[in-house]
Amino acid sequence: MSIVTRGFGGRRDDPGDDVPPGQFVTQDFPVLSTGPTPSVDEAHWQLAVHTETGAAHRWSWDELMSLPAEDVTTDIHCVTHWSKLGTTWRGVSLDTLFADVETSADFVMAHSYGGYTTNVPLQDLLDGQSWVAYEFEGEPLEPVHGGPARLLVPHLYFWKSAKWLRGLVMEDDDQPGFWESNGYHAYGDPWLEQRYS
Ligand SMILES: Nc1nc2c(c(=O)[nH]1)N[C@H]1C(S)=C(S)[C@@H](COP(=O)(O)O)O[C@H]1N2
Ligand SMILES: [Mo]
Repeated sequence: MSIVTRGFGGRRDDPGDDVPPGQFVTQDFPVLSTGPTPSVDEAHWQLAVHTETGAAHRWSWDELMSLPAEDVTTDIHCVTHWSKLGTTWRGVSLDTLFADVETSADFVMAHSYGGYTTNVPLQDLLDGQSWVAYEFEGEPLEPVHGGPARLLVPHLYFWKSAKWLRGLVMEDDDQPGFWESNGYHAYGDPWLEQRYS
């Protein structure tokens, strides 16, 4: 399946509409990490989803690879004002991962290898809005950019796209993650400039 999300395509004739307010377009791919790049080899990689009932769902790398993948073309927007247009990714939709996950929780805390966390409403991860991405521009995702796999939630500021993803924990309340505890907005809609709280 191939997916083109909002902000890319159809609006190229009007560059003013391409990027959210306060953003500039870059051709580079800056690296923004709060700490060193954890080395997570695929043999030891695991993704876990924990629900509020204590149920856990786990995928090894091979299991992730066996799930249907999607090719995604999307713009990404960092709160530090850079946007990158038309980036292409390959990964597994969270709709696929969550197909057998039963939850009545409204929020998810994404956890990374290395300790980073970020909070996202569950509904923002569903309906074709987020992926566990493992390729960028046709190549395996580089470790500095979150390889082997990262969360990709392109309609929110890029700090929500947790690199080195290792777990998704259902939460009844919207607890702040790493940057959200350090002054960033709880939700982070780039079109509304929800940068800081
Ligand atoms: N695990 C982890 N994920 C993270 C971060 C981080 O420091 N650690 N930084 C976030 C921020 S602030 C941004 S802008 C993007 C940067 O992704 P990039 O380095 O691939 O450009 O990753 C997000 N995900
Ligand atoms: Mo960021």
